[in-house]
Parts: sequence; C-alpha cells; structure tokens
Amino acid sequence: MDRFASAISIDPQSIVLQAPETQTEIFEHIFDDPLLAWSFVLNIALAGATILGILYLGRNLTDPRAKLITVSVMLISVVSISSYSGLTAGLTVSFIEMPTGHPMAGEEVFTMWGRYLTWTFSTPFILIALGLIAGSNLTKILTSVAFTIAMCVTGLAAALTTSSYLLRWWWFVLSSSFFAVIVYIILVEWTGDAAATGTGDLFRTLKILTVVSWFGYPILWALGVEGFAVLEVWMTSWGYSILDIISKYIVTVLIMLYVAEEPAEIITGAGYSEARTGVTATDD
Ligand code: RET
Repeated sequence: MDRFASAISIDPQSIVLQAPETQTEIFEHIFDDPLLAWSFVLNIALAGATILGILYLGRNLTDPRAKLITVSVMLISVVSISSYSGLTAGLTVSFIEMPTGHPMAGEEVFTMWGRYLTWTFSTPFILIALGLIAGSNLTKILTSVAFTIAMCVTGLAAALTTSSYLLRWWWFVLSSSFFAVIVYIILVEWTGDAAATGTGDLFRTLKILTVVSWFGYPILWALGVEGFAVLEVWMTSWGYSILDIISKYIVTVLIMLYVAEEPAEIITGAGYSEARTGVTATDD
C-alpha cells in the first residue's frame, strides 16, 4: 500500500476491483441479453433502410425547399444509425449508482444515456421537417429547435445525476416544461400555419403521430430504471425503440411520399413561408 492509500486506509487493489465496468464488459452484458441487443440492432437496420428509401424517393427532386425537407428527414436517420451503433458498442451506456430514495438506491443501474444525448441531435431535424411542412416561419422553427435541445440536455442531466434523487426529478420537471413549449408550437402554432399553407391534412397525421409518440418518452423514463424502476431495462429499451420507429421512420416515410411529388403547397404556396422569403425587392 502506498503512503497516500494507507493514510486514508484504502487498499489500492479494492479501488481497481471497484472501477467502472470496461466497455468490453458492457458490450458483453448487452449481447448476453438478446432482447436488449435486438432492440438496438433492429433500429440500425431500420435507420439504414430509411436512408436508402429517402435516397430513392428523393432522387428526382429539383425544388430547393423540397430538397431541404429531404435532407432534414435524412439527418434524423443519420443521427439514429450512429446513436444505435454507439449503444450497441457499449460506448454510450454505463452502469450508474442510484442515489438514496431511488427504488434501486445503491445499486448499479444500466443507463442508456446515449439515447438522451443523441436525441439532442435528432429531434431538431424532426421539428425542422415538421415546421417546413407546416410552412412555418424561422422564429417558430428555431424556437422549437432550441427547446428540444434544452429538453434533451436536461433529460440527459436527469439520467446522469447521482447525487440526489430529488434533483433527478427536478431535471425531469425542467425538461418537461421545455417539452410543453414544443407541444404548444406543434398543436397550436403549426396547426394554424399548416391550415393556411394547405398542408393541413398531412400535418394532422404527422402531428398525431409525433405528439402521441413523443409523450411516450417521458412516460417510459418515469416508469423505467431512471425513474420509478417499474419496468425492466429491456422493456424500456424496446419501448424507446418502438417509439423511435413511429416518431422517426414512419413520420419520415409519410413526409417523403408527399415531398417526392413536389406539391405546390411546399414549394410555392401563396403566403406560405416567411422562412423561405428572402429579401423582397421594393418598388421605388
Ligand atoms: C425525457 C425525460 C425528461 C422529461 C421529458 C423527456 C422527453 C423526451 C422526448 C424525447 C423524444 C425523442 C425523440 C427521439 C427521436 O429520435 C428526456 C425522456 C419530457 C420527448 C422523438
């Protein structure tokens, strides 16, 4: 034992033995649980298939705005395939010791924190695509993007806080209040914008799929190991994976089937997009 360790009477060996699991051990843990592993691998396959589908459906696009929507939906799956690769590799998951008060206090809990991190990059592209379909303006689109980033980062903080059970839930409340802003923008602002743009029918379907599936995420967080620990890890993981299928791939396919036709509403609709309007020449 060296002088420092003996002074505080810790056996250096025990420190080594209690060190966090290595990435290889986490990787093996994931593949020892086929249900968990499959919830990741299925999404890698679906994200890849969605990217190929977008390339196919978007192959003849000429309008720059239709292309912008296409790039936006493609980035959702680009982030997703990377996110699930990180989870599968054991790179973005950890065992985290829960604080006093948590139902699994003192235990090491398997946390897929990479999900919350990567939602920070995927959800903005979902909202940009939805806002563009609704024909909304830059202010509302950027507001929704800023709030979704805030929601995901505070969600990540909720998952990673180990000092206090109360603070975990405080982050959850903060994140939920940012989520409320997004729901308001989708349900009120963009619903009105879409009606004016002429994309109301498609937007109604996208809105229902989005709002219903997005509400599932905080519910799973609260019921899963991060929150009340009512659900097992593989159940939470499949829950998130299924929500991802609805909120990302199904929404993407619906958007692409519409955009591929380059309908007038999304490329030229009258009075439709302040975001699209550049500097207008004045008559003088
Ligand atoms: C958290 C926990 C804290 C409270 C709230 C949450 C909401 C998460 C949402 C996630 C949506 C993710 C999507 C991902 C697609 O790639 C962070 C779970 C409100 C709404 C659509």
